[in-house]
Amino acid sequence: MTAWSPAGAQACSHLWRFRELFSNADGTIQFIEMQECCGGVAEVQIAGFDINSEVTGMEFIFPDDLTPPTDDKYLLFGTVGFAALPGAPTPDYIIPDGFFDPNGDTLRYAFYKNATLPFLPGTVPTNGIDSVTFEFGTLVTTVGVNSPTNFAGETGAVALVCVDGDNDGYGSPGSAECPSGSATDCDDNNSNINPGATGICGDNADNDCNGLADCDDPACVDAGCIPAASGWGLLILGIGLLATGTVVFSRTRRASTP
Ligand SMILES: [Ca+2]
Ligand SMILES: [Ca+2]
Ligand SMILES: [Ca+2]
Repeated sequence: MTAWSPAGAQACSHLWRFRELFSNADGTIQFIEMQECCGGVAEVQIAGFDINSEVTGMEFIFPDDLTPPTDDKYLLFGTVGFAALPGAPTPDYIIPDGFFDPNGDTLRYAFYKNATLPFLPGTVPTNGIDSVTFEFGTLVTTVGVNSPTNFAGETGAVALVCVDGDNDGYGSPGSAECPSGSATDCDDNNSNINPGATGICGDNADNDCNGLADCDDPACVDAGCIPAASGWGLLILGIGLLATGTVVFSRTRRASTP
């Protein structure tokens, strides 16, 4: 067990709750997200505890305690298939395929009654993009685009369908289902911007979705790019030179005047 124990905080483990569930129809792509519910900074003592499914009988036992602080943090469990998807944050733990039954199940965390999560058939969407999120305590559900987050705070979204808002062949989130590949479309409202596009220099846009715009993009530097900021600088310099020239010219005229 972890020896860490801050003054005034007692190391525990009972404040973790099931937060978000995602599954495809056959359960080969699943994630389970848990979250510390209530501001507990030392919810670390989980080694030897488990999460388990009442319907499938599957169980995952935590191998180690956590490193504090834990307040509001997440734990992410995912199948191998989930972990391999573009846009998936790295799961903290790998779980077997079909860990829970998306058609209704009860998930349990250790022996903590308040951490038990029962859900009925139809609660977990299996459309390849949406997940279900449970409110702490009430277990009121919200369905929306999945947003798995791991303990380190890395978050993302996965898609088992191609969500392509601008029909340029690339999805957001990226998906292997998309006709042009699994890379993420960084602007899914503009069909001229996608990972397959060519970088354009001087338009202040990341046209090819590599995270770099204009002269920050090596493609533009190679093309002899002049930064937009430098363009302004040249303009200001030109005005300055012009003004200086005018002054010199004016003084010269005055000096030569009898
Ligand atoms: Ca798109
Ligand atoms: Ca696009
Ligand atoms: Ca770019």
